[in-house]
Amino acid sequence: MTTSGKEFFPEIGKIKYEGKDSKNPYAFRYYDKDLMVGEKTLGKWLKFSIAYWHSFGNISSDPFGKATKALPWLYHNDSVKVAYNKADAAFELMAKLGIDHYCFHDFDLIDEGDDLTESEVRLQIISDYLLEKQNEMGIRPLWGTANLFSHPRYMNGAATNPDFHVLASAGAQVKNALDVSIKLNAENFVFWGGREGYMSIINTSTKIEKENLARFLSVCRDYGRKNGFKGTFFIEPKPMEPCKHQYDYDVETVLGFLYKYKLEKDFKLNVEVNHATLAGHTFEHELQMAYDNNMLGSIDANRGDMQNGWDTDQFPIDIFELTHAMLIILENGGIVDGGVNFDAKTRRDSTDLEDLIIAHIAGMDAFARATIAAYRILTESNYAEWKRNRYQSYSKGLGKDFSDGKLDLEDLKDFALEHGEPLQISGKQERFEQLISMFI
Ligand code: XUL
Ligand code: CO
Repeated sequence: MTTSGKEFFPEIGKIKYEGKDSKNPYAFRYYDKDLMVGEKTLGKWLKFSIAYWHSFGNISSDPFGKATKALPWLYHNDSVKVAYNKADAAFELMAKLGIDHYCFHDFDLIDEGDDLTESEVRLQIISDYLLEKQNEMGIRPLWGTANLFSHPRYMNGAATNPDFHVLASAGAQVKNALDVSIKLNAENFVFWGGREGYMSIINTSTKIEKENLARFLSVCRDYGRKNGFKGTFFIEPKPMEPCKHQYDYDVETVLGFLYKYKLEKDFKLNVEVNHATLAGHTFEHELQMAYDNNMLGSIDANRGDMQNGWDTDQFPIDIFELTHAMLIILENGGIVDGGVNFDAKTRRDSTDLEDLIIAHIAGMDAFARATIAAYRILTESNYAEWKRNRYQSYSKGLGKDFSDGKLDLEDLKDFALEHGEPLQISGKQERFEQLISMFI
């Protein structure tokens, strides 16, 4: 069912898997959805999702220039008509790519109204339409979220705003976004705190703001649970941009916050590659910190530009980087609650619709190739054993006693005295790194 009755991507059909020797840019070379990789298919390891805002709303204006992208579904002066067209374009592309999840902000689906009531009506209308399309095509949201950063009212933050009136408005917006997410059967719900932070500490009470943020998240959680939302809430860390400093700086900062305010049972982390880079970490680091605490919820797939410090949100294409990340994901049993959301955009000068399609095909293929390589590293090489062996001294003798909490500081001294200077043991970084290139 479409309202326009037309296709937005008429030149392309369903993208098929053709194998690695194919030179067809409109085919997968590695992403064979049904290929078994260990106990799961590739499709299950990589629950791909399309980002509604980047792929169907981003017209590539920047601080230096006007929009460059003329997206055909956006051309109408009626907001509802635009929203229907956008949904038609999104579902057509998802079906052609074989992606059955999408992620959205409330006002990606339809423009915000002039007041709360009008926004609510608009969300009702578009979610009725989306639900019909979902049922017809077997597609559902991986997560929904509320855009608490674009409207000028949020210039000083949403849940961390010094003014309670703004916090309450943000609450109203999250309530509606949660209602829509529940109605659309969204698997999870995200909070990304783009303006939850400060521009200067000179005029900011970080203590009040963080306590309010925790209370805000608790009431959102309570409302969701009371109204039948069974999924997981995710916090998406990012250190800066648009704020100078954002409270959800990185995975470990968010974990400290969640444990402090006892939110860890309902909330996990949505880890984004480019946000890790901005925090001065690798993506692997952020994944590992989340997994170490059993708190990895989902990932936003993209990559930054290593020559600058912006959130460029480029499509993921670096196989080495991805293989390392997939190694961690596979070692830890996969992504349980969420999936792989392409929070990525084509360049400002990539103005053909084809660019959007190719970007997704190449990104999906890169992830598939990395998953297969990571699985082979884990099953055909000594990687896991090498890593385990570095810690073998803690599995026997006094090392084990220490791990079991049986030794005190004096015991450590006695051991050190008895055994003299420790031998040098190489960390073997080069050998570990070489493995990745052997298998990709
Ligand atoms: C911004 C970002 C957001 C979140 C959802 O950097 O990543 O799009 O993923 O609000
Ligand atoms: Co993101």
